[in-house]
Amino acid sequence: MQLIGMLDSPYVRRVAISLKCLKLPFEHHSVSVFSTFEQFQAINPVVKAPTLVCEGGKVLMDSSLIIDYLETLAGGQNSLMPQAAPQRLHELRLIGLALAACEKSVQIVYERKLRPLEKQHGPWLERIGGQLQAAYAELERELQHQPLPRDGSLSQAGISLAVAWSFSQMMVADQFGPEQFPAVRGFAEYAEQLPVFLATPAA
Ligand SMILES: N[C@@H](CCC(=O)N[C@@H](CS)C(=O)NCC(=O)O)C(=O)O
Repeated sequence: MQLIGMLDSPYVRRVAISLKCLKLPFEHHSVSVFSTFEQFQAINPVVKAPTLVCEGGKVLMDSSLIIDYLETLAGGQNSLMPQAAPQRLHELRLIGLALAACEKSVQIVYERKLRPLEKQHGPWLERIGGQLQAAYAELERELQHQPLPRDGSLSQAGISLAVAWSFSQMMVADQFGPEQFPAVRGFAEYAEQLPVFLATPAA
């Protein structure tokens, strides 16, 4: 299997870390959707990162769909998702919030970097900034109520949350005050010190 995409994408990074946690062998190719658009297009005409080229050549995209397939391939071994409905519901809620935080961060980056300054739309930036805040506020509330374990184990929620927070800090840090979201920040800082995160750096 080949994972295509740069690790500075939170979506690519969550897949790379998941592959390692699930102990599935893969090759990683750091191809950029921007600076190497044509090279990416030759692999996946839709140019979406992450892209997974599976054994047999079938091409998958979208991090959550790729992770769904990887969980199936791993056959329940080292699964990053709980099976029991209440725990799974909680996990899925955290993942959904983390992915919304990724999406809103990416939208802010694209608005700022891809659109000429005079064409940037203030009300849109304000809206997505508010949505970003809301996603982390909800995550903070969840973690204050039910902290994620810090015993070396990782779940898909823990991976996605830590990857999202690190990406937001790397790309849109101006959206946050220094004291905001201490539980989210604390967990992300903890996760970033784990060997699998250190071996899969965003930058
Ligand atoms: N929902 C998708 C989002 C993936 C995504 O937006 N990736 C960005 C890179 S961070 C991308 O491919 N951008 C290029 C484009 O959309 O044209 C996922 O979970 O994989």
